[in-house]
Amino acid sequence: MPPFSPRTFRSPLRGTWLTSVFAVVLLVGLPIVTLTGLASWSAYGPQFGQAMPAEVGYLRLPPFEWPTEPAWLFRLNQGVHVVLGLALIPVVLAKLWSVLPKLFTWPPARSLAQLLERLSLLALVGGILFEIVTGVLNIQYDYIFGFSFYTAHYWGAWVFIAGFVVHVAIKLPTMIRALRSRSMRTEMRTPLRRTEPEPPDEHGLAPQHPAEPTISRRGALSVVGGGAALLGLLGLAQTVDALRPVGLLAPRGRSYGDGPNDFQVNRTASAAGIAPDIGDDWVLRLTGGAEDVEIGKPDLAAMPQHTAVLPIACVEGWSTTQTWTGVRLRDLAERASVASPANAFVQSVEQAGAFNSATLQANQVLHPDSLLALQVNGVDLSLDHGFPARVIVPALPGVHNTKWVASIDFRSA
Ligand SMILES: Nc1nc2c(c(=O)[nH]1)N[C@H]1C(S)=C(S)[C@@H](COP(=O)(O)O)O[C@H]1N2
Ligand SMILES: [Mo]
Repeated sequence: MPPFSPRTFRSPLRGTWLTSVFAVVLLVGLPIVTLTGLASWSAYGPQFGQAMPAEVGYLRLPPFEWPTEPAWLFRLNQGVHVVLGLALIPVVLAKLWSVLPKLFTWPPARSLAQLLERLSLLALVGGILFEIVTGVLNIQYDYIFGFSFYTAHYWGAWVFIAGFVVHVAIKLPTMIRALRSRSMRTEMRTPLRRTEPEPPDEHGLAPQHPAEPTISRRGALSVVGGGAALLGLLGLAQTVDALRPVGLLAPRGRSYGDGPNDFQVNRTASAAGIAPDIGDDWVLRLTGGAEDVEIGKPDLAAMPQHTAVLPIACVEGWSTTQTWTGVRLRDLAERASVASPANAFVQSVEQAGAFNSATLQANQVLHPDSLLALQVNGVDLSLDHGFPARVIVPALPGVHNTKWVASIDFRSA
């Protein structure tokens, strides 16, 4: 017994043309979201085992040194990933709505080929919905599940990719033919009273018994497009300073400190268990050379200071550019007598947690703008932004810009 009769789905808007309009948007957009997602994984330094998941077997991407230039590279990559990912949600939902009758085709498969196609759809639809849910929950810091978000999001991406590749290979000719079957310009000029159903087709998307339209195709496309634009704008507001006031999605509110330190805080000092008097007996420990070196605050402030305008770009899509002043990491490497380190391991005063240490590549240590910052925008760092000292490196994922630095180990190859 089929669960639904041909009379169940009667919207006169459904049809291969409408589905193909949503499809072509996703065909362009989703690969961009996917590639920026994979680039993000690479940016985290998988060669040091610090990308999540760390062990991905055959799905390991070819290792390369993440560049330090342009400084906004990770900000752009992550902004595109999150903003475009958000904006495409209404398009994905609209496309699923447009093919809903297919979900209930009865019997589910008439041939082996059809069975395989339907399995690929399971990967495609299951994959994209899983990526949307885990992605949105993550940028809202809503860790409701008992597994690592990053691990799940990475594996889910590959399930989606597999389904996507098969689906595009099968459907591309149909999509192109369907897009040619009607003119977008004409549709965008057709009001409700002249809206006609798409003719029935061999794909079974257009209804056999169409109901009267309650919205024009123009109206439906505008609702979906408007939803996409709204979500995109809310996402953009987390990363474009001029739009910040409309960043209603930004989960940590919109004001974070006083004066020059008033910009987004990822985790506050109190949440990280940092004592307010951390500065009193703080020393920086440099290791990796023949002898360990300890530098107190006055000593550090007496070293040559350098100022750089650099973004912090969080994996969650928010970012902000600030003016940082401090000691160059390469000067600290020299001070530790490791002038050309293979990499550097930075450890925070923060005891536990996933964000309390990071390994930096050689190019990241040696870049002239890579700093152990003591100041931001001309004043000492606030406790929440990493006082007495934090790492800031061009194009580095936000999470590796370790706050409340305790020690740096400059490692030779
Ligand atoms: N020790 C420590 N460093 C840290 C974090 C942290 O929780 N603990 N958060 C990281 C993350 S995820 C980001 S995006 C940046 C944010 O820096 P901010 O809070 O100064 O804006 O700091 C990074 N450095
Ligand atoms: Mo972050």
